[in-house]
Amino acid sequence: MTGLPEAASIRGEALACTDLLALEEFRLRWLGKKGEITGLLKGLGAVDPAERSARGAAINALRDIAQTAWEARKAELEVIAEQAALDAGWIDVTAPSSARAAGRLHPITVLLEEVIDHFTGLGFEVASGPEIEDEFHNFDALNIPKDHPARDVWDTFYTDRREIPRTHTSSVQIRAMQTRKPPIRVISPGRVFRNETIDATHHASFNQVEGLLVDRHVTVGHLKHTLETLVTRIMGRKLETRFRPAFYPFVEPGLDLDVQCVFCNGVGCSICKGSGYIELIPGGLVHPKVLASCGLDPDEWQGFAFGMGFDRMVMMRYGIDDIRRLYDGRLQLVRQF
Ligand code: FA5
Repeated sequence: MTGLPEAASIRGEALACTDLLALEEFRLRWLGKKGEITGLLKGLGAVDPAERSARGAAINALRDIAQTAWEARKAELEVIAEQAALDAGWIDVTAPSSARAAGRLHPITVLLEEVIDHFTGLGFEVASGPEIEDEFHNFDALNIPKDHPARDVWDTFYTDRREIPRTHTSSVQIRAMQTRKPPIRVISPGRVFRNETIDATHHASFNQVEGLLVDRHVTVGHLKHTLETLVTRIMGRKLETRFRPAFYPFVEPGLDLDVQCVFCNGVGCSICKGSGYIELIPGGLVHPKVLASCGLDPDEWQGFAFGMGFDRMVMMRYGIDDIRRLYDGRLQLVRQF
């Protein structure tokens, strides 16, 4: 793209640094608050709107490249410096040891702990259910009868005994309503399984966090407030949101919550497919038939439920652009929004 530095020359510049001092200059030049990339981002406002989103995405990609190149070269130079000290034949036993990569919690674990903390603070409890489900809990009780085409949507795996590696955590809604008396407030995080082709945003085994609240006089307003508060907590700032009508047989009305794309700040980029929004959390008001299938009188009780695709939430929070990176053991966090 015109006027932007070449990725190769940024990488080359990092590699050309022969000591940590030079590397710090590289960091300040490219990644510092007054650095080149911040300058380019600031200049986006003056760019022709038709070109702005592509240019913004290209600059963000350069920032990731500079960050990755800096981290990789830093690790190399630290090893070189340590080796040089050893080769020189002396060790300063009073010197602080160089940082070792000791490993850290996986981003899914980190964010899950935050989400659990958020909801327990609101009086929700954490519920769990089996990963291998029966058809009743995964489908029938959720108002998805045997011959209903909606079953196809969930790309179900079946075992030889016709058990189901659950396709969503909505099965835990049913278990929660069967075993508790209202008012009920639960979230249920867990792994789900779908017979899907794996790509940058789809996996065959991924995580969802289901939420369920059953009480008297529950409205869409309660759901909206709950989800917006959650997004603000997770992303650390208030983002634009919007609700769109959606169909899920176990809720009526059904909704999808879209959140302003954090990759381009709503301008439009390849990740949000130009819309400025990312589809993040489906939900709705629990369908009266679902309440009834769990023995609750729909005239007395209402509820809301949502089922967030947790991996995609983690990707958005940490700027990870490919779901496979969450599972392939080569995870490197790019940036935290
Ligand atoms: C469901 O699974 C519903 N049970 C959610 C729900 C709960 C709706 C309660 C209403 C009330 P859906 O199939 O859209 O809906 O999946 C929910 C989320 O999981 C999606 O928005 C998406 O973020 C994520 N998701 C779906 N398929 C995949 C996949 N293959 N890989 C990664 N994430 C996925």
